[in-house]
Amino acid sequence: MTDRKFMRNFCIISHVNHGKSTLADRFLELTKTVLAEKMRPQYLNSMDLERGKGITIKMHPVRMCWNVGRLECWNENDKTFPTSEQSERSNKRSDQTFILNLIDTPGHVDFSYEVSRSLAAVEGAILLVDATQGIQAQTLANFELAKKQGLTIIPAVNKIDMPQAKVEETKKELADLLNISSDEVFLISAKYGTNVEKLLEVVIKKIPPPHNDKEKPFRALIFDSKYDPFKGVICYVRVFDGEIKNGEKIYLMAGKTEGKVKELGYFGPEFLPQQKLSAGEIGYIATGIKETEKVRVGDTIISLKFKVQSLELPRALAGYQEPKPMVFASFYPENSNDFEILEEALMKLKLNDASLTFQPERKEGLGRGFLCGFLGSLHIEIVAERLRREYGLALVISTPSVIYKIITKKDEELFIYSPSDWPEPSMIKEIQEPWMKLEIITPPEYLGQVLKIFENSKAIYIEKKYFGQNRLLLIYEVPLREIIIGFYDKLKGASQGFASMNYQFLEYRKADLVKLDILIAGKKEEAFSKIVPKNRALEEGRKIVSKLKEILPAQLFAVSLQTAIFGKIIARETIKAKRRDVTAPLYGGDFTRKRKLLEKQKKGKKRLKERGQVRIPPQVYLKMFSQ
Ligand SMILES: Nc1nc2c(ncn2[C@@H]2O[C@H](COP(=O)(O)OP(=O)(O)OP(=O)(O)O)[C@@H](O)[C@H]2O)c(=O)[nH]1
Ligand SMILES: [Mg+2]
Repeated sequence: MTDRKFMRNFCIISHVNHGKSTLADRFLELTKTVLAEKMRPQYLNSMDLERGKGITIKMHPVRMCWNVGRLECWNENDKTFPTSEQSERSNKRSDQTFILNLIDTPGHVDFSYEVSRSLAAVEGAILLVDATQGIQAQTLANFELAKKQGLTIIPAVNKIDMPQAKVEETKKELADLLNISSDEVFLISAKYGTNVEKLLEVVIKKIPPPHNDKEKPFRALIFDSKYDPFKGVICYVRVFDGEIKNGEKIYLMAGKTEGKVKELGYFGPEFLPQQKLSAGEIGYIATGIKETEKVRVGDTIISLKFKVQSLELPRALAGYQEPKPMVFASFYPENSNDFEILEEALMKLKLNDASLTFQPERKEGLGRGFLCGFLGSLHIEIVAERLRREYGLALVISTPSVIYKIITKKDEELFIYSPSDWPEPSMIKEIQEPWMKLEIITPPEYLGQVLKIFENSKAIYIEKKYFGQNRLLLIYEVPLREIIIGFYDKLKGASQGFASMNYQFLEYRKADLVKLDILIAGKKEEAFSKIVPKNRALEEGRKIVSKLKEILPAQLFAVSLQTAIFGKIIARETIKAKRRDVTAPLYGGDFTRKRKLLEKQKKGKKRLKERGQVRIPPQVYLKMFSQ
């Protein structure tokens, strides 16, 4: 077994698209973890969806063994590498192999929970910055996370091969951020491999080996998981103490659940079965557990014998803070018979996407579905796409919304997502909505354009800071409602793609919101109600009825469409009656008969109208719901 001295656990972090997965490719090649003929760009982005979108969505662990070239001359005592010339002259050869457990992480803000979980499994991180983009919002956010975790951070400027790369400038920015000398910042091209070998050497040199005790009782942290129909839940673990062998019985401390190791092993990056996993290692354990809800990331796995023999249980490892979903959307199966399939799919998906939350709900016209919580709009898109691809589900998805807080006159706090749960105005003391701290990083030349996005916004400007030579950090406080849809695209548009943003929850603040009720032929249709800011009520109210007018099929009588705020009508449209040609079967000009039939039709319409039976086809619910 490899001595812990020769093991390193690290991850690569950066802003989205700065080249993490490409750098991981070069490491895989260099260490011959993946054969040249099997190599393909961003090899670790193994999900179809990741390949299709060209971004990393999940963390991806891989174990690499490196025993080539100059590393064989690594001097463990004084932690030095000989220069290439020295090593060429030297005959010294040792068969020492380094075990390098790498975790590639996503860069998009919606998947930052993946990053924080990866960081808890390693001792160090390479912080990568694209030389054509400079430091961006997620560079700062991920750097802060790594610092908090106490990791050794190795800074590197990437894409130095590109003509528009601002290498020196970016190097200085990064050195300033880390408060180190510029000489310590690596310059690499992940695409062409420039300096990549040196960078890996520095990983070995600077990042400490895992401090783990093999003699202690077995403890492992679950940092990710997935479901396998044969092997049950497969946990991705970092072993902190002791060791575990195939076939041993295990116990999940928070889940209070027993399991048995059906298989364990390393990430190659595919599963590579082994006999045991020991302290310091990163690998997987197939637990045989079928109840997906019992297994949570952040839980500690121990050996069942402590439980059975009533021995003192090892202490649980520090888990993760539960992520706080910020954006909500309802998911309904297009085919209402698929409700159970959707439920099971969400449960399995949650194993692999710990930041997803869901609870059942019911809506008129749509039947049963789920209210799901997400970290952002891209997260919604990805979950919907995974449900479609991996579980074959066709879904109807509502427009994303935030959760409002209502303080009632009895001083109760209600957290409300669905307009149908909105209390009577006489019960409401105060309405509040979530506010975020928003950080935008932009080159100063786009400042004017960026500020324009905030026209007509409730956002409050807090401060601006210059850092580096060409970087401006703007801090705002803003209602989350304003930034969940389309804001990021606006920011990118205003800055030719150079600005980036990050946000975090601040607090609930007073909001001036009203509920719009929609009346169809005088009857309230709860499913079409909407919560909107008071100053936009009229505009929104008109929009809803004119949209309904467009899509609701005409009936045999005229149908009124109204928007009301607590009984007061603020907008109105009418769908004209559909006239069925009741006289069509008549030939010739028997005028009296024709008139009789038309009279009869009129009476019938009146009766229909009195009964007010407007048939609303499901497609109308669907279209209004997801507009
Ligand atoms: N010219 C050049 N292009 C690079 C370099 N490194 C990465 N790229 C390109 O940059 C793009 C993004 O690379 P990825 O490796 O997917 O970036 P990432 O950081 O993993 O992205 P996310 O995981 O989605 O955050 C790809 O088109 C790469 O080919 C480099 O050193 N030089
Ligand atoms: Mg990537």
